[in-house]
Amino acid sequence: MSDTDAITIMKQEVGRAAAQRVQSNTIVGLGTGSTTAYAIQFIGARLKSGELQNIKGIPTSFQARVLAKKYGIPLTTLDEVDHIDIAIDGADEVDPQKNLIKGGGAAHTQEKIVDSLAAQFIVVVDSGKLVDSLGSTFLLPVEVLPMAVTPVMKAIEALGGKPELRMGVKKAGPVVTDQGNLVVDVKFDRIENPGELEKTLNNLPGVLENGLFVNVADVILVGEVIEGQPTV
Ligand code: ABF
Repeated sequence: MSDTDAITIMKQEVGRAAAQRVQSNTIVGLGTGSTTAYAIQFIGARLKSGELQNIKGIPTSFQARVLAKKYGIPLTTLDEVDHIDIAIDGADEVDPQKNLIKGGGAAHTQEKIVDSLAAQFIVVVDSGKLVDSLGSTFLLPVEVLPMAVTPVMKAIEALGGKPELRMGVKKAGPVVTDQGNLVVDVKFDRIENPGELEKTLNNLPGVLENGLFVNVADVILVGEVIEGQPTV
């Protein structure tokens, strides 16, 4: 089995494990990213087989919406429900306190809304996402209103960060979020207090949301490839 095949199977198994935790007659937050895509697929398969009934999904991105429709998961909105039973979503980094960096997919604003509302937030990652401290392997995404990008980047530099505007494919132009905003990715040498930094960044005028998810995750499902074999 090639490494790529093993990683794909591992992601599938992590997604399947999360999908197995979904119960009938529940509201499910549907996250974004390649690992969560498998969870969405397996939730759809369980609905199709009749093993699951009466599920309504709340997507966290255009990608999640498209996948939910592809796999036959009925969708609803936060205007139609008064709770979310479970949310399944990916992450870019997970620290030992289950704090996360998310936003590699530029979807962290809607993700944080849905994931934070869920009674149980399940994170699906591969073992490469586990870090001792946030920011050590992944830049911190910050969603910014276009008209405020310059002052926000200056304010982030004053905080000790090194911000860069996220450019799209072939650097033809900046990435634009589902909300029509831009994403600034920030290198911090060390994030000592993620909770404080999350608040400080979101207090900057022009910042919509950042990718620090502090005290939000309940369960971390980790997949890894051991001696070529995918495990969860
Ligand atoms: C999304 O999933 C993003 O917040 C995060 O960047 C991404 C991780 O995707 P993958 O599972 O493909 O590594 O929720």
